[in-house]
Amino acid sequence: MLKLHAIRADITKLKLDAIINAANSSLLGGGGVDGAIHRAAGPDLVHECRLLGGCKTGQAKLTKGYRLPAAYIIHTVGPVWRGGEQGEPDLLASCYRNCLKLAAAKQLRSLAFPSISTGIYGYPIELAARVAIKTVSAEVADQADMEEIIFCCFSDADLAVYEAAIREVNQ
Ligand code: AR6
Repeated sequence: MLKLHAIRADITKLKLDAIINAANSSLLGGGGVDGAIHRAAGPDLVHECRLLGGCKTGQAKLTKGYRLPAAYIIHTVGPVWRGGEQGEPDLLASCYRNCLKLAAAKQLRSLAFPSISTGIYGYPIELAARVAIKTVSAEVADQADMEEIIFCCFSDADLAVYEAAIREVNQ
């Protein structure tokens, strides 16, 4: 069975079938992991993104990876945290599900997710990590082809939160 694991890394360095980008609805780049992915992929990425017509919160769109080691990028738009009563958990779960649907449609076998919404968008990481792990675990149970799913954390503190969430879900 596929095992979910968390690592601490710069997601732009990972050589996988796809990495996920925590984008904004314009899909034209921004700060955080989005900025890092656009810088590393090079200017052809924004050219392809311009053709996509943006992306709604909770949805996902796929592009090529260009200069990245990853073959594809799946761009998703997480919810901005507004206290938790504005549908944030469902929208965040929908990001993970829609990314996995696109990956399955392209027969991708290895993916890395950043910690969507927990930077500039302010989603508390303990809550977001639980949504991420639970949603992905439930969804990949039906995806026999998936080989590797990494939760790519950018700090040791974030990694500890994800490792705890994985232990909690596996219990
Ligand atoms: N590799 C892996 N994780 C990273 C990297 C990296 N190179 N850089 C940052 N992170 P954020 P959001 C982590 O703010 O909260 C952008 O402007 C970061 O430490 O990138 O979904 C978009 O255009 C945090 O844990 O995304 C949107 O406007 C996580 O990635 C907005 O930010 C997500 O933080 C989206 O905000």
